[in-house]
Amino acid sequence: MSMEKMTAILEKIREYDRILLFRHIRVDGDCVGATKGMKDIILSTWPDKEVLIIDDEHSDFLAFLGPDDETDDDMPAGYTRYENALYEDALGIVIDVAGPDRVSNPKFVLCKEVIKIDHHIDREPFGDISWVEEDRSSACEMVAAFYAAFRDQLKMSTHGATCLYTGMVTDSGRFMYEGVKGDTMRLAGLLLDKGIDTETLYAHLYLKEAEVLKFTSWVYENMKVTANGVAYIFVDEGTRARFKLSMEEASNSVGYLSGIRGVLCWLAFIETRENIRVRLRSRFMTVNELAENYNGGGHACASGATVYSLDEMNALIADADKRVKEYKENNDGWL
Ligand SMILES: [Mn+2]
Repeated sequence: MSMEKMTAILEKIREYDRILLFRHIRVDGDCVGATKGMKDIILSTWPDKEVLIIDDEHSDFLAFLGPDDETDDDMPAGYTRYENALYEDALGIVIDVAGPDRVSNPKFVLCKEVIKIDHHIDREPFGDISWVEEDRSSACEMVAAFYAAFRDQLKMSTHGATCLYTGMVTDSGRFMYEGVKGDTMRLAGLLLDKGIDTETLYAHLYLKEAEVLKFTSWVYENMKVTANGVAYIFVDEGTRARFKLSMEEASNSVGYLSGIRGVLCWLAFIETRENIRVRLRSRFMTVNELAENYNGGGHACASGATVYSLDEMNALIADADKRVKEYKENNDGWL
């Protein structure tokens, strides 16, 4: 099944002179790595093809993988970047996006043909060819599998391998999440054989500013753990100002609470001018129903919510504590 899809995709890439690559809004390591990796494979194999990634969204965090095709100088001769004609005779490949409304550059619909390559739940199938494998740990893994299937015909540079490896590492939590299979590791091995400088790559991905580590230490000093095993931290506006934290950086504090034995649910409350944003996480048990009761929702073990007072915050904590108690009473094997 997937071999048929991959063969059809290879034929389409062969057929078109211009190929445009698309990804999702709020870019991450996987969608950036997968589009850049695919671009590298196509251009390494067919240097005369035009391959462009046109996206206004960038991440400073991923800038080390190189720029996208942003300026008119990057465009083929005779075209400006937003001209419809640029798209109309092109093949569009959308990678790591579940539904069409999440594609960052909506002009992908203008492409003559569209291919979807994705690993999310296929709620909204789209594209002339749709290759979706929901059990893949990342879209980068799929692009690596595509390369591996045709490695006698395709080329890839060390940079291309680095882009794909970046997405595999970030989307799988450094190969820790459930989706990681034997095939993930075999494909990662194939990429490493291309000569990736992992010391530099991991430095880009994981070094932190000293100021951020001081905030981490503040979180551990100030967190509270309830009787039944809920850890939580309240980051007030004063603390955010003191550590010069963006909303995102303050919200990351929920991750610092993840590794506490016996704590099955952990929460970060971030005070803003209007309300208190909540990040909820859990292992073994789920938290999405809890989030839904407090103006939120999300994934089974990772959700978001909003409360509007300290009373409501305390109610949420008490609710979480009760749920952990119930879970522990009714289940074995948790840690
Ligand atoms: Mn992904």
